[in-house]
Amino acid sequence: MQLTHASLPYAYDALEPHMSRATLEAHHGRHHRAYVDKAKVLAKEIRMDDMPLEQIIQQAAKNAHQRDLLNNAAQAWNHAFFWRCLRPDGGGRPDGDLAKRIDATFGSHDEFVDVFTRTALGVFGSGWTWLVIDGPGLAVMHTPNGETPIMHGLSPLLTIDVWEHAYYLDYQNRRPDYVAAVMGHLINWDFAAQNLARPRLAASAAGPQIWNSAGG
Ligand code: MN3
Repeated sequence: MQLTHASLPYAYDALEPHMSRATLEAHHGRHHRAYVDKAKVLAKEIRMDDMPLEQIIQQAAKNAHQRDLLNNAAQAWNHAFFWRCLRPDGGGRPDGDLAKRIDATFGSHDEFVDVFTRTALGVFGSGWTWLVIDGPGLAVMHTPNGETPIMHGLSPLLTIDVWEHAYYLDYQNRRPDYVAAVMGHLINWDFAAQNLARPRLAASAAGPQIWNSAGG
């Protein structure tokens, strides 16, 4: 992925009534754009702006002086990924290999949704909840603020943005209603299945704590 502010893969009003045009105009048009613009300025200063975005993130993660670049580049990546995790008439259930892995890891699709939802509701302040590949199985994890699984070499399948800017215009402080709407009506299981079929990132030694069906 390049460090650019790509258009949404659907119209700004395509996710209504679950996610409004006003939310997407602010979230994609302003918040996401600001992360990309800031990351570009910072990457250009150290001549990293031509690198693939994943490489910028992994390089910046190794350098304590590049924290500002890391935060903005990671948020640029997280948002570009998040838009593709949504679609009009989404929700439902995956099938094939992804469904098998979800059943093997969490027991059932419903138990996965329960773990994913509880993790998303348990994020204190701003952050993201992810479904990632974990060895032969899968795991649900949380990252705070702008942190991204790819800086730890983990390969995500799906995410939900649980920063307040993702839902405040539509749901005010009702994060449970927002998470339920995304899981029930917007989540794009085809995109998750494509991610499962992609080559994996090289795993790094120091990953974040991962939550799985055993709780946490
Ligand atoms: Mn956001």
